[in-house]
Amino acid sequence: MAKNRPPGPQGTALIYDKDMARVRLLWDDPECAIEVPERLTSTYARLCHRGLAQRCVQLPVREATEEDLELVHSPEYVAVVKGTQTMSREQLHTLAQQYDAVYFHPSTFPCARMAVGATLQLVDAVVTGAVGNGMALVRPPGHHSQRDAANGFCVFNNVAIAAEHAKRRHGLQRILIVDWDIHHGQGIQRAFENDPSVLYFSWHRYEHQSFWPRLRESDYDVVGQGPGRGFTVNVPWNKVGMRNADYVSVFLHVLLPLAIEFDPELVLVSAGYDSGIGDPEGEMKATPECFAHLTFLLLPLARGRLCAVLECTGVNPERESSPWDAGPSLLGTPSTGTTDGLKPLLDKVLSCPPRSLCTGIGLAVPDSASGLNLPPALLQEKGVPLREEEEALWAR
Ligand code: Q9C
Repeated sequence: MAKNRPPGPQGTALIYDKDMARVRLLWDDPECAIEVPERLTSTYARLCHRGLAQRCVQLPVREATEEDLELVHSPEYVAVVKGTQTMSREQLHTLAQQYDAVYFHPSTFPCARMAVGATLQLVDAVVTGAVGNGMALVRPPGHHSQRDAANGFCVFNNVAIAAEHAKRRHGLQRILIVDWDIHHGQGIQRAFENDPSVLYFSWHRYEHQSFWPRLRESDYDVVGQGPGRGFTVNVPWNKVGMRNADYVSVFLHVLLPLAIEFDPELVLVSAGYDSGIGDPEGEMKATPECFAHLTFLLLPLARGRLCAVLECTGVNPERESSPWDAGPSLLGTPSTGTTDGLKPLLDKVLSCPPRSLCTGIGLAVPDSASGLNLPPALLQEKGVPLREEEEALWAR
Protein backbone atom coordinates (compact mmCIF):
# COMPACT_ATOMS: atom_id res chain seq x y z
CA MET A 1 0.00 0.00 0.00
CA ALA A 2 1.35 3.39 -0.93
CA LYS A 3 2.05 6.14 1.52
CA ASN A 4 -0.87 8.05 2.90
CA ARG A 5 -0.81 11.73 2.37
CA PRO A 6 -1.42 13.81 5.47
CA PRO A 7 -5.08 14.35 6.29
CA GLY A 8 -6.34 17.79 5.45
CA PRO A 9 -9.56 19.56 4.63
CA GLN A 10 -9.06 18.85 0.92
CA GLY A 11 -8.29 15.17 1.27
CA THR A 12 -10.44 12.29 0.10
CA ALA A 13 -10.63 9.31 2.45
CA LEU A 14 -10.75 5.75 1.23
CA ILE A 15 -11.79 3.05 3.66
CA TYR A 16 -11.36 -0.59 2.82
CA ASP A 17 -10.43 -3.81 4.58
CA LYS A 18 -9.94 -7.08 2.75
CA ASP A 19 -11.51 -8.92 5.70
CA MET A 20 -14.89 -7.84 4.33
CA ALA A 21 -14.25 -10.25 1.44
CA ARG A 22 -14.61 -13.20 3.82
CA VAL A 23 -18.37 -13.60 3.45
CA ARG A 24 -19.47 -15.78 0.55
CA LEU A 25 -22.35 -17.95 -0.54
CA LEU A 26 -21.97 -21.51 0.77
CA TRP A 27 -24.83 -23.16 -1.13
CA ASP A 28 -26.46 -23.01 -4.53
CA ASP A 29 -28.75 -19.99 -4.90
CA PRO A 30 -28.92 -18.29 -8.29
CA GLU A 31 -30.55 -15.25 -6.70
CA CYS A 32 -27.50 -14.56 -4.52
CA ALA A 33 -24.79 -15.86 -6.86
CA ILE A 34 -23.75 -12.36 -8.01
CA GLU A 35 -22.87 -11.19 -4.50
CA VAL A 36 -19.24 -12.39 -4.55
CA PRO A 37 -16.09 -11.33 -2.62
CA GLU A 38 -14.51 -10.13 -5.89
CA ARG A 39 -16.96 -7.24 -5.98
CA LEU A 40 -14.85 -5.74 -3.26
CA THR A 41 -11.33 -7.03 -3.93
CA SER A 42 -11.40 -6.22 -7.65
CA THR A 43 -12.74 -2.72 -6.97
CA TYR A 44 -9.89 -2.00 -4.60
CA ALA A 45 -7.33 -3.60 -6.91
CA ARG A 46 -8.60 -1.41 -9.73
CA LEU A 47 -8.31 1.76 -7.65
CA CYS A 48 -4.74 0.80 -6.74
CA HIS A 49 -3.86 -0.09 -10.32
CA ARG A 50 -5.03 3.33 -11.48
CA GLY A 51 -3.01 5.03 -8.73
CA LEU A 52 -6.14 6.46 -7.20
CA ALA A 53 -6.14 4.64 -3.88
CA GLN A 54 -2.66 6.01 -3.25
CA ARG A 55 -3.96 9.56 -3.65
CA CYS A 56 -6.49 9.04 -0.88
CA VAL A 57 -6.14 9.24 2.86
CA GLN A 58 -6.51 5.61 3.84
CA LEU A 59 -8.43 5.26 7.08
CA PRO A 60 -8.70 2.09 9.16
CA VAL A 61 -11.93 0.17 9.54
CA ARG A 62 -13.43 -0.50 12.95
CA GLU A 63 -16.11 -2.95 14.02
CA ALA A 64 -19.35 -1.20 14.91
CA THR A 65 -20.62 -1.80 18.44
CA GLU A 66 -24.01 -3.35 19.13
CA GLU A 67 -25.05 0.09 20.34
CA ASP A 68 -24.20 1.46 16.87
CA LEU A 69 -26.25 -1.29 15.20
CA GLU A 70 -29.20 -0.57 17.49
CA LEU A 71 -29.39 2.99 16.20
CA VAL A 72 -31.49 1.39 13.43
CA HIS A 73 -31.97 -2.32 14.20
CA SER A 74 -33.79 -4.08 17.05
CA PRO A 75 -31.72 -5.84 19.74
CA GLU A 76 -33.57 -9.04 18.80
CA TYR A 77 -32.48 -8.84 15.17
CA VAL A 78 -28.89 -7.99 16.14
CA ALA A 79 -28.91 -11.10 18.37
CA VAL A 80 -30.15 -13.24 15.48
CA VAL A 81 -27.31 -12.08 13.21
CA LYS A 82 -24.79 -12.44 16.04
CA GLY A 83 -25.92 -16.04 16.41
CA THR A 84 -24.90 -16.91 12.84
CA GLN A 85 -21.22 -17.01 13.84
CA THR A 86 -21.55 -20.50 15.29
CA MET A 87 -24.18 -21.94 12.93
CA SER A 88 -23.71 -24.88 10.59
CA ARG A 89 -24.18 -24.46 6.86
CA GLU A 90 -27.65 -26.00 7.14
CA GLN A 91 -28.67 -23.66 9.96
CA LEU A 92 -27.39 -20.65 8.01
CA HIS A 93 -29.36 -21.76 4.96
CA THR A 94 -32.56 -22.22 6.99
CA LEU A 95 -32.20 -18.78 8.56
CA ALA A 96 -31.55 -17.15 5.17
CA GLN A 97 -34.81 -18.58 3.85
CA GLN A 98 -36.73 -16.42 6.33
CA TYR A 99 -35.62 -13.38 4.33
CA ASP A 100 -35.76 -12.27 0.68
CA ALA A 101 -32.55 -12.61 -1.43
CA VAL A 102 -30.13 -13.05 1.48
CA TYR A 103 -27.44 -15.53 2.52
CA PHE A 104 -25.43 -15.89 5.73
CA HIS A 105 -21.89 -17.11 6.42
CA PRO A 106 -20.05 -17.61 9.73
CA SER A 107 -18.23 -14.33 8.91
CA THR A 108 -21.42 -12.39 8.22
CA PHE A 109 -21.62 -10.81 11.67
CA PRO A 110 -18.00 -9.56 11.87
CA CYS A 111 -18.07 -8.41 8.22
CA ALA A 112 -21.40 -6.62 8.56
CA ARG A 113 -20.12 -4.93 11.74
CA MET A 114 -17.02 -3.87 9.82
CA ALA A 115 -19.15 -2.49 6.99
CA VAL A 116 -21.05 -0.33 9.48
CA GLY A 117 -17.84 0.58 11.36
CA ALA A 118 -16.09 1.62 8.15
CA THR A 119 -19.02 3.84 7.27
CA LEU A 120 -18.99 5.44 10.72
CA GLN A 121 -15.22 6.02 10.51
CA LEU A 122 -15.78 7.84 7.24
CA VAL A 123 -18.60 9.97 8.65
CA ASP A 124 -16.50 10.85 11.71
CA ALA A 125 -13.55 11.88 9.54
CA VAL A 126 -15.70 14.03 7.25
CA VAL A 127 -17.86 15.62 9.95
CA THR A 128 -14.85 16.53 12.10
CA GLY A 129 -13.07 18.00 9.07
CA ALA A 130 -10.14 15.56 9.13
CA VAL A 131 -10.87 15.01 5.43
CA GLY A 132 -13.08 16.77 2.94
CA ASN A 133 -14.99 13.76 1.62
CA GLY A 134 -14.50 10.06 1.03
CA MET A 135 -15.62 6.62 0.09
CA ALA A 136 -16.11 3.44 2.09
CA LEU A 137 -15.72 0.19 0.15
CA VAL A 138 -17.83 -2.15 2.21
CA ARG A 139 -19.51 -5.52 2.08
CA PRO A 140 -22.19 -6.66 2.83
CA PRO A 141 -24.20 -3.73 1.44
CA GLY A 142 -26.91 -2.07 3.52
CA HIS A 143 -29.73 -0.13 1.91
CA HIS A 144 -32.32 -2.96 1.81
CA SER A 145 -31.93 -4.07 5.42
CA GLN A 146 -34.59 -3.10 7.92
CA ARG A 147 -35.12 -2.82 11.67
CA ASP A 148 -35.89 -6.53 11.95
CA ALA A 149 -34.85 -7.99 8.63
CA ALA A 150 -32.01 -8.76 6.29
CA ASN A 151 -32.96 -8.26 2.64
CA GLY A 152 -31.35 -8.11 -0.82
CA PHE A 153 -27.80 -9.15 0.33
CA CYS A 154 -28.01 -6.47 3.06
CA VAL A 155 -27.56 -7.30 6.73
CA PHE A 156 -27.12 -4.01 8.60
CA ASN A 157 -28.14 -0.70 7.08
CA ASN A 158 -24.73 1.00 6.81
CA VAL A 159 -26.02 4.34 5.50
CA ALA A 160 -29.11 4.55 7.72
CA ILE A 161 -26.96 3.87 10.80
CA ALA A 162 -24.49 6.51 9.62
CA ALA A 163 -27.26 9.10 9.29
CA GLU A 164 -28.60 8.31 12.75
CA HIS A 165 -25.04 8.44 14.13
CA ALA A 166 -24.48 11.85 12.51
CA LYS A 167 -27.70 13.12 14.10
CA ARG A 168 -27.31 11.70 17.58
CA ARG A 169 -23.56 11.81 18.06
CA HIS A 170 -22.55 14.84 16.00
CA GLY A 171 -25.79 16.78 16.48
CA LEU A 172 -26.44 17.25 12.77
CA GLN A 173 -29.92 18.45 11.90
CA ARG A 174 -30.12 17.95 8.14
CA ILE A 175 -28.70 14.98 6.27
CA LEU A 176 -29.23 14.22 2.59
CA ILE A 177 -29.09 10.60 1.45
CA VAL A 178 -28.70 10.07 -2.30
CA ASP A 179 -29.32 6.45 -3.32
CA TRP A 180 -28.17 5.99 -6.90
CA ASP A 181 -28.14 2.19 -6.72
CA ILE A 182 -30.55 0.67 -9.27
CA HIS A 183 -32.68 -0.91 -6.54
CA HIS A 184 -34.93 1.02 -4.18
CA GLY A 185 -33.35 1.29 -0.73
CA GLN A 186 -36.60 0.55 1.05
CA GLY A 187 -34.68 -0.06 4.30
CA ILE A 188 -33.42 3.53 4.34
CA GLN A 189 -36.81 4.89 3.29
CA ARG A 190 -38.57 3.04 6.13
CA ALA A 191 -36.00 4.16 8.72
CA PHE A 192 -36.64 7.83 7.96
CA GLU A 193 -40.17 8.02 6.53
CA ASN A 194 -41.36 10.10 9.52
CA ASP A 195 -38.14 12.08 9.90
CA PRO A 196 -37.79 15.55 8.35
CA SER A 197 -34.11 15.74 9.32
CA VAL A 198 -33.14 13.12 6.75
CA LEU A 199 -34.02 13.77 3.11
CA TYR A 200 -33.95 10.43 1.29
CA PHE A 201 -33.71 10.43 -2.50
CA SER A 202 -33.70 7.23 -4.55
CA TRP A 203 -34.03 6.40 -8.20
CA HIS A 204 -34.60 2.80 -9.11
CA ARG A 205 -35.62 0.48 -11.88
CA TYR A 206 -39.34 0.00 -11.24
CA GLU A 207 -41.24 -0.94 -14.41
CA HIS A 208 -44.59 -0.32 -12.79
CA GLN A 209 -43.73 -2.40 -9.73
CA SER A 210 -42.54 -5.46 -11.64
CA PHE A 211 -38.82 -5.06 -10.76
CA TRP A 212 -37.47 -6.35 -7.44
CA PRO A 213 -38.26 -5.52 -4.63
CA ARG A 214 -41.61 -4.83 -6.37
CA LEU A 215 -42.97 -2.49 -3.71
CA ARG A 216 -45.83 -0.04 -3.98
CA GLU A 217 -43.86 2.22 -1.61
CA SER A 218 -41.14 2.76 -4.24
CA ASP A 219 -43.42 4.81 -6.50
CA TYR A 220 -43.15 8.57 -7.05
CA ASP A 221 -46.24 9.41 -5.00
CA VAL A 222 -44.81 7.96 -1.79
CA VAL A 223 -43.23 11.01 -0.15
CA GLY A 224 -42.93 10.34 3.59
CA GLN A 225 -45.37 10.58 6.47
CA GLY A 226 -46.34 12.96 9.25
CA PRO A 227 -43.51 15.40 9.93
CA GLY A 228 -41.44 13.48 7.35
CA ARG A 229 -43.90 14.24 4.55
CA GLY A 230 -41.96 15.67 1.62
CA PHE A 231 -38.62 14.31 2.82
CA THR A 232 -38.77 11.07 0.82
CA VAL A 233 -38.24 11.45 -2.93
CA ASN A 234 -38.63 8.47 -5.25
CA VAL A 235 -37.86 8.47 -8.96
CA PRO A 236 -39.05 5.12 -10.33
CA TRP A 237 -37.75 4.29 -13.80
CA ASN A 238 -40.47 2.52 -15.74
CA LYS A 239 -38.10 1.62 -18.58
CA VAL A 240 -34.59 0.22 -18.80
CA GLY A 241 -31.84 1.80 -20.92
CA MET A 242 -31.57 5.12 -19.04
CA ARG A 243 -28.51 7.08 -20.15
CA ASN A 244 -26.20 9.75 -18.77
CA ALA A 245 -28.56 12.53 -19.85
CA ASP A 246 -31.48 10.92 -18.02
CA TYR A 247 -29.50 10.67 -14.80
CA VAL A 248 -28.09 14.19 -15.03
CA SER A 249 -31.54 15.57 -15.87
CA VAL A 250 -33.06 14.04 -12.76
CA PHE A 251 -30.26 15.52 -10.67
CA LEU A 252 -30.71 18.97 -12.21
CA HIS A 253 -34.50 19.05 -12.28
CA VAL A 254 -35.58 16.95 -9.30
CA LEU A 255 -32.85 16.31 -6.74
CA LEU A 256 -30.74 19.48 -6.73
CA PRO A 257 -33.55 22.06 -6.41
CA LEU A 258 -34.85 20.14 -3.37
CA ALA A 259 -31.39 19.50 -1.96
CA ILE A 260 -30.36 23.14 -2.27
CA GLU A 261 -33.45 24.25 -0.40
CA PHE A 262 -32.93 21.53 2.22
CA ASP A 263 -29.36 22.77 2.71
CA PRO A 264 -27.87 19.59 4.18
CA GLU A 265 -24.95 19.56 6.62
CA LEU A 266 -23.83 16.17 5.31
CA VAL A 267 -24.43 14.18 2.12
CA LEU A 268 -24.40 10.39 2.26
CA VAL A 269 -24.44 8.49 -1.03
CA SER A 270 -25.73 4.94 -1.21
CA ALA A 271 -23.33 4.30 -4.04
CA GLY A 272 -24.49 1.23 -5.92
CA TYR A 273 -23.05 0.93 -9.42
CA ASP A 274 -25.59 -1.56 -10.70
CA SER A 275 -27.22 1.55 -12.21
CA GLY A 276 -24.30 1.77 -14.67
CA ILE A 277 -23.86 0.32 -18.14
CA GLY A 278 -23.10 -3.38 -18.31
CA ASP A 279 -24.91 -4.44 -15.16
CA PRO A 280 -27.04 -7.48 -15.92
CA GLU A 281 -29.72 -6.62 -13.32
CA GLY A 282 -29.99 -2.89 -13.88
CA GLU A 283 -29.87 -2.90 -17.70
CA MET A 284 -29.25 0.86 -17.70
CA LYS A 285 -26.76 2.70 -19.95
CA ALA A 286 -25.06 5.37 -17.85
CA THR A 287 -21.28 5.28 -18.32
CA PRO A 288 -18.72 5.34 -15.47
CA GLU A 289 -18.00 9.03 -16.10
CA CYS A 290 -21.63 9.81 -15.34
CA PHE A 291 -21.08 8.87 -11.69
CA ALA A 292 -18.18 11.30 -11.50
CA HIS A 293 -20.46 14.05 -12.79
CA LEU A 294 -23.21 13.06 -10.34
CA THR A 295 -20.72 13.21 -7.47
CA PHE A 296 -19.42 16.55 -8.67
CA LEU A 297 -22.97 17.95 -8.78
CA LEU A 298 -23.36 17.06 -5.10
CA LEU A 299 -20.11 18.65 -3.91
CA PRO A 300 -21.46 22.22 -3.63
CA LEU A 301 -23.87 20.90 -0.98
CA ALA A 302 -22.88 20.64 2.69
CA ARG A 303 -19.57 22.41 1.96
CA GLY A 304 -18.45 19.30 0.14
CA ARG A 305 -18.99 16.97 3.09
CA LEU A 306 -19.83 13.89 1.08
CA CYS A 307 -19.50 10.24 2.08
CA ALA A 308 -20.00 7.61 -0.62
CA VAL A 309 -20.73 4.15 0.71
CA LEU A 310 -20.67 1.16 -1.62
CA GLU A 311 -23.94 -0.66 -2.05
CA CYS A 312 -24.16 -3.26 -4.74
CA THR A 313 -23.34 -4.18 -8.26
CA GLY A 314 -23.91 -7.38 -10.13
CA VAL A 315 -20.49 -7.22 -11.65
CA ASN A 316 -19.17 -10.28 -13.42
CA PRO A 317 -16.06 -11.35 -11.48
CA GLU A 318 -14.44 -12.58 -14.72
CA ARG A 319 -14.02 -8.98 -15.77
CA GLU A 320 -10.70 -7.36 -15.17
CA SER A 321 -12.29 -3.96 -14.89
CA SER A 322 -15.78 -2.92 -14.05
CA PRO A 323 -17.92 0.05 -14.89
CA TRP A 324 -18.26 1.01 -11.26
CA ASP A 325 -14.91 2.43 -10.28
CA ALA A 326 -16.20 5.96 -10.06
CA GLY A 327 -14.87 6.62 -6.55
CA PRO A 328 -11.95 8.73 -7.76
CA SER A 329 -14.39 11.43 -8.83
CA LEU A 330 -14.33 12.46 -5.19
CA LEU A 331 -10.86 13.84 -5.70
CA GLY A 332 -12.26 17.01 -7.20
CA THR A 333 -11.82 20.08 -5.01
CA PRO A 334 -15.04 20.74 -3.09
CA SER A 335 -16.83 23.85 -4.23
CA THR A 336 -17.87 26.23 -1.49
CA GLY A 337 -20.23 28.39 -3.51
CA THR A 338 -23.65 29.70 -2.77
CA THR A 339 -26.56 27.30 -2.78
CA ASP A 340 -29.39 29.82 -2.75
CA GLY A 341 -30.73 28.86 -6.15
CA LEU A 342 -30.06 26.50 -8.97
CA LYS A 343 -28.48 28.98 -11.36
CA PRO A 344 -25.52 30.02 -9.18
CA LEU A 345 -24.94 26.38 -8.40
CA LEU A 346 -25.01 25.39 -12.03
CA ASP A 347 -22.74 28.28 -12.97
CA LYS A 348 -20.30 27.16 -10.35
CA VAL A 349 -20.45 23.49 -11.20
CA LEU A 350 -20.36 23.95 -14.93
CA SER A 351 -17.53 26.46 -14.86
CA CYS A 352 -15.25 23.97 -13.15
CA PRO A 353 -12.66 22.54 -15.51
CA PRO A 354 -13.53 19.01 -16.57
CA ARG A 355 -10.00 17.84 -15.75
CA SER A 356 -10.94 17.94 -12.07
CA LEU A 357 -13.18 14.98 -12.81
CA CYS A 358 -11.20 11.79 -12.76
CA THR A 359 -12.53 8.29 -13.10
CA GLY A 360 -10.76 4.99 -13.23
CA ILE A 361 -11.73 4.64 -16.86
CA GLY A 362 -11.04 7.17 -19.57
CA LEU A 363 -13.31 6.55 -22.52
CA ALA A 364 -11.61 9.33 -24.45
CA VAL A 365 -8.30 7.47 -24.45
CA PRO A 366 -7.83 5.27 -27.53
CA ASP A 367 -8.03 1.58 -26.69
CA SER A 368 -9.66 2.20 -23.34
CA ALA A 369 -12.84 0.57 -24.60
CA SER A 370 -11.13 -2.81 -24.51
CA GLY A 371 -10.18 -2.10 -20.90
CA LEU A 372 -13.84 -1.77 -20.07
CA ASN A 373 -14.51 -5.39 -21.02
CA LEU A 374 -18.11 -4.66 -21.85
CA PRO A 375 -20.14 -6.91 -24.11
CA PRO A 376 -19.78 -5.95 -27.82
CA ALA A 377 -23.38 -4.75 -27.98
CA LEU A 378 -22.69 -2.25 -25.22
CA LEU A 379 -19.38 -1.11 -26.65
CA GLN A 380 -21.18 -0.23 -29.84
CA GLU A 381 -23.21 2.20 -27.80
CA LYS A 382 -20.14 4.42 -27.59
CA GLY A 383 -20.11 4.79 -31.35
CA VAL A 384 -23.66 6.11 -31.32
CA PRO A 385 -23.60 9.88 -31.73
CA LEU A 386 -24.82 11.77 -28.70
CA ARG A 387 -28.37 12.95 -28.84
CA GLU A 388 -28.75 16.68 -29.32
CA GLU A 389 -29.54 17.47 -25.69
CA GLU A 390 -26.63 15.39 -24.43
CA GLU A 391 -24.34 17.15 -26.88
CA ALA A 392 -25.44 20.53 -25.55
CA LEU A 393 -25.09 19.50 -21.93
CA TRP A 394 -21.62 18.04 -22.21
CA ALA A 395 -20.45 20.88 -24.45
CA ARG A 396 -20.97 23.30 -21.57
N1 Q9C B 1 -35.36 -12.61 -8.85
C1 Q9C B 1 -28.35 -4.37 -3.65
O1 Q9C B 1 -28.38 -3.68 -4.63
N2 Q9C B 1 -32.25 -9.60 -6.66
N3 Q9C B 1 -28.98 -5.55 -3.61
C2 Q9C B 1 -33.43 -10.36 -6.56
C3 Q9C B 1 -35.17 -11.62 -7.80
C4 Q9C B 1 -31.83 -9.01 -5.44
C5 Q9C B 1 -29.64 -6.07 -4.76
C6 Q9C B 1 -33.77 -10.98 -7.88
C7 Q9C B 1 -30.96 -7.83 -5.69
C8 Q9C B 1 -30.47 -7.22 -4.41
C9 Q9C B 1 -27.67 -3.96 -2.42
